[in-house]
Amino acid sequence: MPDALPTLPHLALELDDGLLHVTIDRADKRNAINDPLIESLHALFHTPPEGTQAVVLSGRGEHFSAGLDLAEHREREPLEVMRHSQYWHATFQQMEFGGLPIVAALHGAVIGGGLELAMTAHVRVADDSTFYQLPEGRRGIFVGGGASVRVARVIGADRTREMMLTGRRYDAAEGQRLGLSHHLVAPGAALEKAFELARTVAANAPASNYMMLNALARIENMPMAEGLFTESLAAALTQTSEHAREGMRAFLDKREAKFDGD
Ligand code: 1HE
Repeated sequence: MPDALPTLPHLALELDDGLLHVTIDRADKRNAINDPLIESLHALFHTPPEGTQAVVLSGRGEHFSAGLDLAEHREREPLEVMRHSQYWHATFQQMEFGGLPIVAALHGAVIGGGLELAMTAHVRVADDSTFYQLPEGRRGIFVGGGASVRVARVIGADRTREMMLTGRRYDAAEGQRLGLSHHLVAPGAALEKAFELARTVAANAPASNYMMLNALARIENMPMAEGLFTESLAAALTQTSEHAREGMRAFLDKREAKFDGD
């Protein structure tokens, strides 16, 4: 009997056949990310429910997320803001590197901290209603949830700066062209596509997924020789596992691989 799913503010959770569906559940505030919501994500991804093989992340209502909860803004000392931003970073680091593949289904507004949240996902599916924006300049603030790194890694520092300076909105087609989404589907179809992709990812060997999530983004920041060395280490760890034997045997036997016991 699997453990009951935790009850966490502003998140709706469903676990079915290894896929954990995490819905940001604050539609009345356009899924704006307040402290209880980021704390919920922190708790969830530090201790994911047993049996989770992949996550589908989506937002309730008309929008994925309107970003930082601006109503929560209050006077903070510089060190308080540092800690607040670093708490977001710790949460999103755990999401990106925790070892659980995340597939995001995006629609409507993916703004500010909502875009930072979306960029923790390893696979991003957007529908045609999606738009992306970093309006921090108009709000008198700066990004604090990792956009300088995770958005810039995808679209480049130059485009990120222009996006922030002018507050421009990229629509779904532009976002797809730039790599903010990997798949673009008809309005309302993102969740179904995200589940389909999550099922595919979850069927991989867990150690292979873990290495893809943990090695590639780090190797990108390494000099070539260190990157290649790290790739060899990752290969050595995965290719000597029972799952590797099963994966290769299944191919030669002309059947689907089955990775039990992970
Ligand atoms: C909010 C927020 C929010 C909506 N914080 N309450 N993010 C932004 O600058 C985006 C601000 N939001 C918007 O531009 C729009 O709300 C949307 C385009 C997303 C949606 O528009 P719409 O017409 O569907 O909704 P609305 O009427 O604007 O908002 C509905 C309610 O949600 C309303 O509250 P109500 O009590 O009057 O009903 C809004 O106040 C509330 N709401 N967005 C708080 N963001 C780690 S650093 C990251 C820095 C950032 O993320 S900066 C970007 C902040």
